[in-house]
Amino acid sequence: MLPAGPDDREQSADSRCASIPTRHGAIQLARRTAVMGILNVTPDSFYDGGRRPDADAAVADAMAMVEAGADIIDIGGESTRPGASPVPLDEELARVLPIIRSLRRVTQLPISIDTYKSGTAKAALAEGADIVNDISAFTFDSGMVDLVAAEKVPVVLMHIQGTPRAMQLAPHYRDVVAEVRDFLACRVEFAVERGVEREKIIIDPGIGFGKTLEHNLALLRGLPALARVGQPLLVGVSRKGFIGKLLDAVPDERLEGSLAAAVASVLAGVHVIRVHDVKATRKAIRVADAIRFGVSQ
Ligand code: PMM
Repeated sequence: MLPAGPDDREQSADSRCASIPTRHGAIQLARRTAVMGILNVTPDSFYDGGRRPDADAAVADAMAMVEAGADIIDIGGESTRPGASPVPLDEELARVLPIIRSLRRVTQLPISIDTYKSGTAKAALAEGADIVNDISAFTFDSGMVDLVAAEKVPVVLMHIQGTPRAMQLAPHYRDVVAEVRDFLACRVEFAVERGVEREKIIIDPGIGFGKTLEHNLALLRGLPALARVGQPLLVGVSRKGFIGKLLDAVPDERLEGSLAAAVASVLAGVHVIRVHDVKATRKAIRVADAIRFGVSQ
């Protein structure tokens, strides 16, 4: 028995937070934090945009993440950085489908598709993706909830205030933690009513999506309250603007800050962390997980 600690995961946990079933095996969450590696194939993502000239380069980067201990590879074909405009469906498909097809041939690791468009999600799932990562929590495309319910796949429901193009102009909340928690809890109930399996719903406060520096910090401090919604909890802090503001650093200089935020998130109760730097984060999280859960004998 581990000594009792200030651990909201233990208190809020039920079987829903012990693993996430996917078509390529279950992602284990009991006594360990899962790592989602970010693979953007966009010209303009804020950190890794334009870094992968072709499908071979993208697949090589993904396989390096697999080697480094990723549990999921998250593929995105449209940047959702502040000010970004939507990309047409056919352009998004042309970016992501060849990568998913090639990656599926060389790894059995769960693949998620980072899109809010049901057309992209549908085609990605047909190519072998396992999880839908919807930054709009089913609010941008009314076809998405029915697709996820019909395909019986896990989904990430993320909070965003506004749209990527305008979200950072004037974010406003009375109580950011309570509002984000209530929004996510409502979206979970909406999804379940429409036929999505509760055990396959992951929630995410959407760090940087319509939030000021203070809002982001309050949400990270408030992660235990979000974990009490009772669903697996994911956060993406990797190299984001709030770290740049705190350290006065460009995205290339934000690794240490990202690791600090990742460790703080683990100790506050997240189940999955979404990162650009899988190798470094995996090491940091191994230590954080040992502090949190002890070392299995
Ligand atoms: N952040 C970005 C993109 N997709 N998806 C989820 N679920 N959570 C996030 O925090 C998130 C996301 C930001 O862009 P990036 O892909 O360039 O990091």
